[in-house]
Amino acid sequence: MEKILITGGAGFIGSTLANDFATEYEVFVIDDLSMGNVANLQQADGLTFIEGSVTDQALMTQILQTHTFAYIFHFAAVASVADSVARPVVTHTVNFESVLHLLENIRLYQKNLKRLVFASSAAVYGDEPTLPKAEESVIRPLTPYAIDKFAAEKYVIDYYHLYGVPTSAVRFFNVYGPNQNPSSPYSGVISILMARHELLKKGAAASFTLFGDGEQSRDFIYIEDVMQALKLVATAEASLGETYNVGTGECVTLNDLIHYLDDIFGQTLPIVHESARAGDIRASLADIQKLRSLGFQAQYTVKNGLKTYVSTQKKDN
Ligand code: UD2
Repeated sequence: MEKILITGGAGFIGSTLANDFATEYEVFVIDDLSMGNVANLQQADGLTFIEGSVTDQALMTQILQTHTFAYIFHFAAVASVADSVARPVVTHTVNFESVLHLLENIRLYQKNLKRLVFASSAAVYGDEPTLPKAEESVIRPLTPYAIDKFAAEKYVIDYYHLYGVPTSAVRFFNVYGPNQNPSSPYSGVISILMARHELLKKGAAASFTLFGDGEQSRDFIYIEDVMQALKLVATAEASLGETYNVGTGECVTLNDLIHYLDDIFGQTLPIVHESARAGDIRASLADIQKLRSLGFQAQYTVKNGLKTYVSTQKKDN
């Protein structure tokens, strides 16, 4: 069986991919559990969990010297934009330095690699107002998170051109779905809204803090659509040395999102208003022509995705 390495593989996106791949491949997951959770991973024979950080160079070198991987997905990151504003030095070591070291290890020890897929972010586009964002749109990173993601992405693509390391990068827009950790104030907004609704349903006093006027908009993509995109990008010949937006091409405002969830749950979540977060992007929307050229077709609108997400949670409870 071929081997796959997923860094950040106990996290939301990584664990979903690991579970998907565990029947077909021998999957190795490394995660420091800062946001991830081992419980996200199925107990499968083909799955090996390593607790550790991608910033631990000795550990990373040892893993990459020991195994021959067919695919590597580098998802380990401090995913919060706001956290990077609060802790720029710490987040830089995770979001940027780990990538450069990984690339070097791959160049030296992974001669049979078919593809490295790097998780970049829509945050690289920043606040330049033209929408939708195509891959060639103006890049204006506003936060340490966005600067690190863009710099790392450039290295990833350059390693293909300079050294022939087979790489691709994906710029995730706002991904949501089961197993996204809602417990940090920096967690994805849908995971927070879902958790608050669950509390309210159980009769607890729950509310949601809305930063700004709620008219900020995002291109929210359901996790299953992200899985489709990742598999296409990882395996296509055309995606070598290329970067892809991963979104749906449709956006909603936070206010709309709040209403959709109120409707689905049949209750009104109380809102507490606070001023907008520093570095927050006003509007974000993906042009996904390039991803479509690989055969991608989103299966979920936000409304369908939210409904599916809510029904999955019901099954788990
Ligand atoms: C998401 C990703 C980030 C990056 C970016 C790309 C997460 C956690 N972050 O950042 O990694 O890829 O997209 O553009 O997925 N909000 C509230 N109340 C809350 C939480 C959030 O009002 O309790 C607002 C927040 O101020 C923002 C919007 O909701 O305007 C979305 O916030 P987010 O943290 O889910 O995602 P974003 O777009 O900042």
